[in-house]
Amino acid sequence: MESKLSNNFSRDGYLTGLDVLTDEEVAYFLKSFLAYEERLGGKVTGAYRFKSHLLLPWMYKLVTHPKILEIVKQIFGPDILCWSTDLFPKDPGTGKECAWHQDATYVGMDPPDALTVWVALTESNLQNGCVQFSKESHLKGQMEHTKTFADNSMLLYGQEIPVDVDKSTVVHAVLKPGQASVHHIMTVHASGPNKGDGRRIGIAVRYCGAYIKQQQGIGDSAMLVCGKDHGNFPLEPTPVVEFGPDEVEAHKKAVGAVGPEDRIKAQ
Ligand SMILES: O=C(O)CCC(=O)C(=O)O
Repeated sequence: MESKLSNNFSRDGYLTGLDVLTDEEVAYFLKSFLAYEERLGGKVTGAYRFKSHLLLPWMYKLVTHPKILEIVKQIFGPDILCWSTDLFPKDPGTGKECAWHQDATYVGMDPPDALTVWVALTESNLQNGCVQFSKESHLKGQMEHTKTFADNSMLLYGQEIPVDVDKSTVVHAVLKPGQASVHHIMTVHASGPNKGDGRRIGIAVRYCGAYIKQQQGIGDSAMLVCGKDHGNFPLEPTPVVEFGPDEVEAHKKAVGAVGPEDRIKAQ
């Protein structure tokens, strides 16, 4: 799929500053996110941070947003699966952060034609711990990671690449509400703690070409969001009713496929 956008993505391993949501849409998604937290009785943590597009019709709206899918289609073609969503609210003063890592680690996608669209619902900047990428790092292959299970990590296993990243390659994805960045599943990226006054809220939507396969034994399911299925993943149902019994069951099953214990530990 030749386009300027896909060429830049293939070259650098990321894109940033893409306008995807209108102000009205930002207000809608932010309100919906806050209502979800209220329903959960506080901040969203554990398994509820993951794959909530199976539980919540508004999250399904986000993962099938035409502007977002247009970007993903330019990169992977017409047949697209969404294999995860991660909610990333980062509160000031908590010290929560993400060490340098590659999303491909422990995921086993083959070929690694998968990416994340990270959608900002608030400002995301240097002060409040925006996502940062190491340019061209997606071309360097899978790197060794250490599982630290650090309390202040927002990642499932507190995983990190235990070597310094070359500072001259680092690009900060400073985003306005409604903008998105995109990163390849092999791109080395991180984010620092929120040293600002307000929450930084972003939603990471993980997509892959429907033609890719996952290594045996990992067993993720995925949702068809565009084009046709290639039969490589068990397909997840789309949500109709927020927290309906079928939706709750589908969510439980889907997050369980990668280990409910691990999901619950991940804050
Ligand atoms: O939201 C963040 O701070 C980190 C996001 C991230 O690591 C990811 O989307 O893979």
